[in-house]
Amino acid sequence: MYLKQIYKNLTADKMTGQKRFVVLLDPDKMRLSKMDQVLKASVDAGVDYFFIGGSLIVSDMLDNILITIREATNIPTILFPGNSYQLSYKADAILFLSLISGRNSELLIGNHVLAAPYLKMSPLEILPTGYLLIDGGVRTTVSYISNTQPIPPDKPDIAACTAMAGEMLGMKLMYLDAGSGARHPVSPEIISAVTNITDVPLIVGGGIRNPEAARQAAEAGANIIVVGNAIEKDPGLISDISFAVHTSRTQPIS
Ligand code: 1GP
Repeated sequence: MYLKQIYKNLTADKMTGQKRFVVLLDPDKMRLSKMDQVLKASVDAGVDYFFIGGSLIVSDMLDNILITIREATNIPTILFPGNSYQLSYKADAILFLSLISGRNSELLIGNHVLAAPYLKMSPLEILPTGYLLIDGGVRTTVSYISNTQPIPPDKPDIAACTAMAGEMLGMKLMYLDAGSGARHPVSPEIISAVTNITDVPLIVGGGIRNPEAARQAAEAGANIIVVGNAIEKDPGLISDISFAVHTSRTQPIS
């Protein structure tokens, strides 16, 4: 009942092997002066979705950014909230994230209880998402704020079992995140371990800085590739990363 067109499209894309490219906009980091450039480049490059969020939104820019995107593009906007204050009816959908790699009950279910009545009344499409933090070589804001340990990068079995449990609990998407600004993106071994054992569409992000890294993640089995930091620094990367993602197909890992 809460899953609508966006989820239908994501599952259809997984079936056909079509990879999707997401630009993550963090309202705290994105200067409005740069927004025009990012939005224009995203339209020109065929970006599929915007994720809007960050671990710590300290500005009141959330609604403004959503309005600006809606005026300039038809690209769907999906909230990627770092906490239950980062909600807005002006987006198209929300990743309803449960941090299943951690053992912080507030981020597993507590915040969701508080947000549920607001979401029930909202027009947002709700995308129940198992969120797994993978160690990317630096202590990230999300790891500090969530007070959880990321999954070690050399433990694909832990990631696979965690994602399996999330899928069995009914989560409709999995998100493997090395955290914004990670030194190392999520490895192909972890991506392929998760994608081989689960059927739901797989989102991968954190520390992807160039087309090669995006292609590597997509070929390992990610269905949706998210890039934030690198694009905030250089919006010129959008077209090359978009091309790399859209021309990738999952390759078997030898
Ligand atoms: C972080 O997956 C996103 O949650 C994107 O990370 O900013 O490092 O691209 P980057």
